[in-house]
Amino acid sequence: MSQRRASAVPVLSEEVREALARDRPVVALESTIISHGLPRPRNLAVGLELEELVRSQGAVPATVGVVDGVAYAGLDKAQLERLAGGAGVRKLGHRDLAPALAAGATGATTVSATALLAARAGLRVFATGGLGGVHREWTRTQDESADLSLLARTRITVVCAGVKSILDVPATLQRLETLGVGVLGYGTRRFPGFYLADSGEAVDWTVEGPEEVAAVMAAQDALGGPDSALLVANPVAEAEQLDPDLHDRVLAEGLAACRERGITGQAVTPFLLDFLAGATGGASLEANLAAVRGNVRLGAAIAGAWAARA
Ligand code: PSU
Ligand code: MN
Repeated sequence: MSQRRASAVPVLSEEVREALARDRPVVALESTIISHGLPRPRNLAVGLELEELVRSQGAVPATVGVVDGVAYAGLDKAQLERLAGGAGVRKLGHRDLAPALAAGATGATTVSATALLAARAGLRVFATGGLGGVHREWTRTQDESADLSLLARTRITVVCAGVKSILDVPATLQRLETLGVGVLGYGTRRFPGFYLADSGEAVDWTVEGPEEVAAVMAAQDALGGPDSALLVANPVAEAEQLDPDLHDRVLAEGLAACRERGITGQAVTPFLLDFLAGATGGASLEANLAAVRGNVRLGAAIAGAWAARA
C-alpha cells in the first residue's frame, strides 16, 4: 500500500513513521489554513484540535509544514506554535518548497505543497477545508491556484468541502475535468460550496461510505492511469452552513474591496477569508471550522478503510 520513498524529504514524526510501518491509518493536514486562513490565537487551538480529532477516530495526524528550512509530515507542538505565530511565516505553494528549503525559511504549506509532501511521505489521505481554484476574475488576472495542476499529477485522496466559494466554482469544476481529477460527492449529488452545503453545481459520482471511497482509490491504482488525485467533496451540515443570502452579499463586498485595494497573487485568498469573517461577525469562520472538522473526521474514516485493505 505505502509508496516507496524517493527522498528524505519530508522528515516524518515518530508517530507517523510507526503508523506507516504498520499500515495504520494516517491523515495529512495542511498548515496554511492555520497560519494564513484563521485568526490568531484561535488558529493554534484549531490546529491542535484537528490533530486530536484525527486521533479520536483511531488515526494518526501528520500536519505538514516547513520549519527553518526542513519540511515535516507530523509537526510537534513547538513547531505548530511557530507556524501559528504569524511573523515571518511564509505561505508555500509547491513551487515555493525548493527555495524555502534552500533558504532555511519557515512557512505553511498550501494544499498543493501539502499534497506533494504527503505523497512523498507515502501518505494517501489528506483532509483540508476548501481547495484553491479558478478565481472569478480569471480572464483579467489568470489567477488559478496551483492546487489544481498539482492534484492532476499527485496520487492522493483529498477530503474537502468543495472549493472556496470566493472562487469561480463552475470554472474550477471544468478545470478539474480537463485535468482529469476525479470528484466524488460524499452522500450528495451536489458539489459543496465550502461555507454552504451546495454550490449550485452537480457532481457526476456519489459515494455513501468510507469503504466506497477506498474502493475507488484501489480502482485508480489498478487502472494505472496518470497519477492524479481523488477529491472527496464533503458538504458542511446544512445546520452549520453560513446563511446563503448573507454569504452572497458579503462575498460581493469582499470581491469589490479586493479589486479596489489592488490585492493580487497569494494575498487574495487570505484577504477574502478575513474580510468575510469580519463582515459576517465571525459566522463564516464558524462555518469554515465546521466544514474542516467534518472533513478531518471523514479523512480519518477513509484512511481507516484504506489501511484495512492493506
Ligand atoms: N481553505 C481554507 N483556508 C485556507 C485555504 C484553503 O479554509 O487558508 C488555503 C489552502 O492552503 C489552499 C490555499 O491551498 O488557500 C489556496 O491559495 P491560493 O489561492 O493562493 O493558491
Ligand atoms: Mn492564486
